[in-house]
This record gives sequence, structure tokens and C-alpha cells, in this order.
Amino acid sequence: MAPIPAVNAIANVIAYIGLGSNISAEVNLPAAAALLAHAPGIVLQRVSPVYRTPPWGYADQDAFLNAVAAVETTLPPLGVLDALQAVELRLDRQRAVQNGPRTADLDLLLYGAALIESERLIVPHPRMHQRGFVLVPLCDLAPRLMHPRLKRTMAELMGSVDVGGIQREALTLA
Ligand code: PH2
Ligand code: MG
Ligand code: MG
Repeated sequence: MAPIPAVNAIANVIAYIGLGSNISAEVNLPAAAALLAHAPGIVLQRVSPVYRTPPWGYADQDAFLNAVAAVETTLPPLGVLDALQAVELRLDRQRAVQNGPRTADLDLLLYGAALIESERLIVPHPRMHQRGFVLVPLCDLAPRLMHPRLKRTMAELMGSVDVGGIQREALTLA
């Protein structure tokens, strides 16, 4: 008899998602992680610890809570982006001020080792390698992971950014 074929014929990709909130963040960050875990085509693999981080960019706003999730997905990159934006909408995200306060921000940081530059989506996320609030939680999950464009590990990249004021929170996601 012929051997039974492998069932995992669909190529799954590991993607990394940055999660952030600074409006009712203690409620909205866990809600964002739970909605992400239930998004069709996305399986939540691991979630980093949560960090309280000083606001970057627009300083006159509350501190953020940030984390990073590793997900496995069968969706194409724009399908993941649609799923993230659906979660943001569910949590009432309003886009008022650039870099300003938000209930939930879900950013596609990495999609496997893909390099994508389209009108709607740039991957790796164009500023991830400069942001302590991304690299600190990402290094909890994948310190040896290579940035596919810069060809440096996440731990190496974290060594050259400001991580001042970033503090571990006693809050766990998903
Ligand atoms: N997101 C921004 C702007 N500034 N600062 C922190 N600490 N964390 C964020 O997630 C963040 C930010 C735009 O997406
Ligand atoms: Mg962002
Ligand atoms: Mg965003």
C-alpha cells in the first residue's frame, strides 16, 4: 500500500507581530493578543513578556505597553496585514495623530525571511531595527533570528539601540 501523504502540504510561514497600546493598555493589549490568536489563518505560537516603554516619536502621551508575538500562518503577507487591521478596527483604533495614542497597534515586523516593498506593506518593518520597544521583546523570542535585509541578528541590532526606560510588566498575554 502507498504511504499516507504528509498532511502539512501547505507551506506555513513564521511571522512576527509587534503589539502596542497606550490607551487602556492593560485591557487592550491582552484583547489584541486574544483576537490575533483567533484570526483565521493565523496560529499564535509564542508571545513575549510585556514591557512598559517610553513613548517614541510624539512624547506628550502615556507610556506604551509593547510585546511581540510569533505566529504561524498560511496567509499571504497582505492577508496577514488585513487580519491585523481587522483586530485594530475591533479595538476601535482611530488614526488621529501620527505616532500618537492608540488603543491597539499591530505591526507585521517579519514574514519569514521575505523582503517586501509594496504600496501597502514594507517588510521587514522599516523602523523595527531602530526601536527598543520592538527589539527587546523580539529578542526574548528570537535573539539569533537574522534580519533578512540587514543580515544582523536581533540581539546584535538591540545592542545598538536605546533601551532606556523599558521595563518588564507583570502582565502575561494569551
Ligand atoms: N508606536 C508608535 C509610536 N511610538 N512608542 C512606543 N513606546 N511604543 C510603540 O508601540 C509606539 C511608540 C507608532 O506605531
Ligand atoms: Mg507601530
Ligand atoms: Mg501600525
